[in-house]
Amino acid sequence: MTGAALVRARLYAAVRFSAVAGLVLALAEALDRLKVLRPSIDGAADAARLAVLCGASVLLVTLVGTMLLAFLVGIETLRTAVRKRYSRLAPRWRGIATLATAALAGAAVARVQSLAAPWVIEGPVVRVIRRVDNKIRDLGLLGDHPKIVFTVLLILTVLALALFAAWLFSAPGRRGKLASASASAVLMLVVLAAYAADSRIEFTRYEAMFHVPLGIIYSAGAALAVTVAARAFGEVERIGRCGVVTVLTILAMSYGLASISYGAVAMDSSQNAKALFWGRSVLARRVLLAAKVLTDGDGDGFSDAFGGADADDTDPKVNPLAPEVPGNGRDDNCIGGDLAASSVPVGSLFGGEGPPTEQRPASYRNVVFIVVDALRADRLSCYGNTRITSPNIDAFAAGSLLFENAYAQGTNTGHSLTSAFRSSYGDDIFDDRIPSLAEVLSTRGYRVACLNAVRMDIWLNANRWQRYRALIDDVEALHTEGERVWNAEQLTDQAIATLDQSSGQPHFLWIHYFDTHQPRRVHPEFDYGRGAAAVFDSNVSYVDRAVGRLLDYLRATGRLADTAVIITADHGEAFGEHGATDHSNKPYLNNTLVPLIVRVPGGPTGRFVEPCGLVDVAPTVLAWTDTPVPPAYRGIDLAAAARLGSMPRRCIVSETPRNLIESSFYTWAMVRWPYKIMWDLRSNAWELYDIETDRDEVHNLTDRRPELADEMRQALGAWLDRETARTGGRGPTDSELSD
Ligand SMILES: [Ca+2]
Ligand SMILES: [Ca+2]
Ligand SMILES: [Ca+2]
Ligand SMILES: [Zn+2]
Repeated sequence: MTGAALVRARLYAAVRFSAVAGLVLALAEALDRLKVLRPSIDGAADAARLAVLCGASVLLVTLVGTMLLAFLVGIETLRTAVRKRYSRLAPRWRGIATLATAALAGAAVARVQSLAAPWVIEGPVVRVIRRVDNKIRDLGLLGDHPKIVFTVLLILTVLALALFAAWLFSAPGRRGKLASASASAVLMLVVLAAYAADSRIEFTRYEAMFHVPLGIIYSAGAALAVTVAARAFGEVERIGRCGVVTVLTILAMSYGLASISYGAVAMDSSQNAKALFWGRSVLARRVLLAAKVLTDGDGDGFSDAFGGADADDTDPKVNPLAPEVPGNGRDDNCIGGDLAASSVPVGSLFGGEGPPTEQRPASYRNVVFIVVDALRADRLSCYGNTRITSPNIDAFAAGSLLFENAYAQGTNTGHSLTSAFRSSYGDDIFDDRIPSLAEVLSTRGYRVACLNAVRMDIWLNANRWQRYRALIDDVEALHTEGERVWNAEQLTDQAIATLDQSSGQPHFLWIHYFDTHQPRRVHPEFDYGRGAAAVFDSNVSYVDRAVGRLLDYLRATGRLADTAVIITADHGEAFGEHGATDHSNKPYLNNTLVPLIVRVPGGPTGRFVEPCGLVDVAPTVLAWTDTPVPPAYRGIDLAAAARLGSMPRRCIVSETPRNLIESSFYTWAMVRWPYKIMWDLRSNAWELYDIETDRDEVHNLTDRRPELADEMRQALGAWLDRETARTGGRGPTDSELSD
């Protein structure tokens, strides 16, 4: 074979090997996901749906693999052509030809480099490398001349690829076949390791800077691995035409097309499979996401194909992030239908008497507000941890109010505490017309101070936290110099010293522990093992001992007689459930369920199962301090409710914080005991759980209990309709908040 026929044969092989690689990767993903998600997969039909959807990976791998292999074919064709011309030249012309080629190549590199400069050399790649550089001190990866470093790297890469292409497209001898077999095995292992990283590390965030590039790299790697494997059997262009490869290619294409067709028309046939696919599949999800972007007819970021939420894909004002406009006959926010004009709340949230302005020496009714960052409720023994992690908090809780189902309104510190301090949901938490708890208490003559384990100048100080930092505007910061982070013992020493000096002025002291937040270490005196939960528990016990000392101090000094004590957390923490670690994740219970223990001197005690939220903290504190509650506050006085013996049955809502880094979701959750519904408006997938019996949220009931699901959907829709109609969706979007 020569010339054009050879190039055609190679390109033909490239497409087929890439498709085979896609088949291998898609099957691997399907098997892996079916295994990982087994507890949540409801029957064989859902398993089959998920397996079909995973086939979307084939299309990406075929595309990316073909592009890489075609590039290699191009280089090899160029190399042989140049070589042929060279061999025909008289020896004295060869030197001149070499110089001319080098000059041409140099010009080409310079051109590529100048084109690439804005978006590669001065763009994200250099930023990422510099960030790594800063983390690993003085690595000097780029030196002072990033352009030169890049030029050298580019030339070396092209030379290496040319050598590799020459090897790949040469006729292999016996040793060449052996080398190909082992090289392809190594390549495949690297591909699988990259898939493992993609599917298991930071799964719910860093889409653009981590997952998408990684997915493209190992898609190309898989196509390469298959091509190198083919060389173990003979010349790649010959193997590319053999019957087995033809059959595999047809299978691969059918799998990919079945996935796309199913996704396009039948995505909503099972909400369980849909939620698992969008939430947990790896490459396949990103392929269908691209398909969604391509089918977004009005450019509002949402499609109606592939089960998307856009209720009218010809009108960009209709999308799930739009505010509901009452009585205009259309479902602007794509949930809950049109809001009837008559159901718009009458009057303003901000009317009424507003925050109290009188300064009066309040009675000595103090508050100690203890927040343990990231302390998910079920790691405390009084919240069901079978390991006795928290004897001190348990004992204190026995003489207090303990709320078994208290939810943070957002899954990170900023969102959760801003919501707690303004007793608000959604966009309202950013509304400075709503006075914060700190502002109200300061006006009242209180000393409102924060002893944060993290030094206040660095706490929540990155760009993306700025809107949330308003929460500490009216708070006196007490940790402003010295160590960056105090451990629980140091923080407790400081708390006791602060309380010792505070007399003559009523105080609200917010004490913020940080040991349960990452990075965590094992405390030898509480060594429960090395698993994520065990290490977490070690820190729970470490904080518990310190909190116990603080409580002993309050008791011994008689301060408990005039001090209300609240022990809570800003959010929980995930240990790999739902594919996530850390927090700032979807509002699953592991991230939203927080301890809430309230002791008001002379007040009621007992355990309550009815749902409540951190929105209730501020009204409870204000009631204790005998301060009028601003009319915009959404929570209730928990002590008063407990005194009545029964808590009101309410819907409690939690949501995705607005400043996550490249998160793959935007989810609302509503608890109406004992059920919880979750709507991710990016994927338009629904999850319904009975959280009384299913604490791990693995059995999605949306398909099994359609009537209940409808009812809950209506409830969440009505809530979102009223909220967005009232606020006009004026809250900052995530892009405004991200840095
Ligand atoms: Ca649209
Ligand atoms: Ca609506
Ligand atoms: Ca409407
Ligand atoms: Zn936090």
